[in-house]
Amino acid sequence: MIQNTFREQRRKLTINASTLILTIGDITKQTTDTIVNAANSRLAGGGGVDGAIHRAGGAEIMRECRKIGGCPTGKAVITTAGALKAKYVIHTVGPRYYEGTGKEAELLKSAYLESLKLASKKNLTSIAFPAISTGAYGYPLHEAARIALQTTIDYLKGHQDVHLVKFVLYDQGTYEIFAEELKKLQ
Ligand code: AR6
Repeated sequence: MIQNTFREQRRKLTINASTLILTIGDITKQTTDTIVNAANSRLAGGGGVDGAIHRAGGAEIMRECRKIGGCPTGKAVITTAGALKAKYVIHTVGPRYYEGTGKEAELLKSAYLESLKLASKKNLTSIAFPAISTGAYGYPLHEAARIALQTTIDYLKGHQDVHLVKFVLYDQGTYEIFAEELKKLQ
């Protein structure tokens, strides 16, 4: 059963026993079991959400990233969350849209799916995502939002173990686009 609640700055969709929420905010402040980082394949840190997570979480996260060594595009790895309120950080790597390989949609879908599967595998019941690939990697927002939401909805239809998926969007414009795409998918 899918149910729908509209509030001003927070949209919510119920899928079986799970909830998908769109909200505006800073992912480093989230209290979900895990937050997701939009990383690069060297796990080397950088700007955007990646920079914010390493700054707020402290050096422990980078130490674990160095041990892991890297993560191919479309895959996901997990580390501690250091000083953050979340327990873990799942680092996933979205595609660079401007490279134009034709595999962008598949790789973006895979980045979300591999992150969700990793959360399930580690028995984590709540997860917060940023809008992967839509900053430095240049993925068009509407298309990225549709892929993010469709992949999550399909996953939650088949997996009861993840109870909460939050999309933490950094600005009003991104939030509105996710809200529009969510409406279209219902
Ligand atoms: N909380 C939530 N969302 C945020 C935050 C935050 N604190 N900060 C930025 N965003 P980007 P990408 C949004 O560039 O496109 C890095 O250098 C931002 O507004 O962080 O996947 C990595 O090291 C945008 O909507 O990630 C990689 O090299 C979204 O997060 C590369 O950038 C994603 O923007 C990855 O690029």
